[in-house]
Amino acid sequence: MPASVDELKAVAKQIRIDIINSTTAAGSGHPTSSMSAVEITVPLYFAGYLKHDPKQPKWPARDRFILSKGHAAPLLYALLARAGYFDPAMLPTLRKLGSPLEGHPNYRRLGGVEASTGSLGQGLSIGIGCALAARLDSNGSRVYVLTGDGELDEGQVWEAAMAAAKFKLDNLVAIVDQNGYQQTGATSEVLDLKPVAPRWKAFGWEVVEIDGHDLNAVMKAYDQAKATKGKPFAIVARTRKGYPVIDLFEDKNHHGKPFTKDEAAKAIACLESMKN
Ligand SMILES: Cc1ncc(C[n+]2csc(CCOP(=O)(O)OP(=O)(O)O)c2C)c(N)n1
Ligand SMILES: [Mg+2]
Repeated sequence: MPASVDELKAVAKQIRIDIINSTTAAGSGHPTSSMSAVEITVPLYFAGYLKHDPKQPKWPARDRFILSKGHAAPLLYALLARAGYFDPAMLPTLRKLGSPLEGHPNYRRLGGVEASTGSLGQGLSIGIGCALAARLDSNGSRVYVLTGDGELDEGQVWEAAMAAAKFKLDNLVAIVDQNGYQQTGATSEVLDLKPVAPRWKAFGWEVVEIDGHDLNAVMKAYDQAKATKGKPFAIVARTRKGYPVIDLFEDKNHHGKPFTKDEAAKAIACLESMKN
């Protein structure tokens, strides 16, 4: 398990390369939605924040990571493969007929996938169920749910936010990948929920706002979440969709489309040229 931030950065780079390669091989998928959340998720799997065992995906006392923004499946698959759940050689089967690496995560098909997601808005509710079950089992299990910023337009998210506070779920963490875009454009134009942090606070959550590409800030927020008692914890992570390779492209959303082979080669060369 990597111990240093430099090692985590190297993992993050590999995960981004996996995301680009798998979606370009598939000819479909959501590379930019996947890339904004790399630094948010890498510490969970590679710095000890998620208590898990790739050899026992159904270990009852494990922590849960729920990808509520299920279209970022290429990110989840890269994390699981590099963490040891399956052979990374399987990553290019993304979206191929018969592959367990479906376009959106399928709980029944792949160890390490904690919920079948893709229909936006549902992950936090599933996370509440897991967090309540962990409380009943007194097993210390914690639950992390990743949502998109556009996803917050779904009313179910706020029903869940109310319920989580009511149940005082201090083993539940919601992370908002605030990349500023949703399917049809900028979140500020489609439905502007900014400032987001005070909304979570108003619903009874402890909340911090961070730079979602700063690994140290992400880890500090997870530490703060663990230390918070009596209420759920939200992390509003400011990110960039497609970070950092989006700078090569005109379309700053680039939603739901893979890079062409040429674009992918350029994006990977850009990643490889970066120090870390
Ligand atoms: C209930 C539901 N409505 C619509 C969609 C189609 N859809 C897929 S991704 C997306 C945009 C999501 O935006 P955001 O949550 O900001 O995620 P990002 O891709 O920016 O990370 C939409 C509307 C969906 N998957 N589920
Ligand atoms: Mg978004």
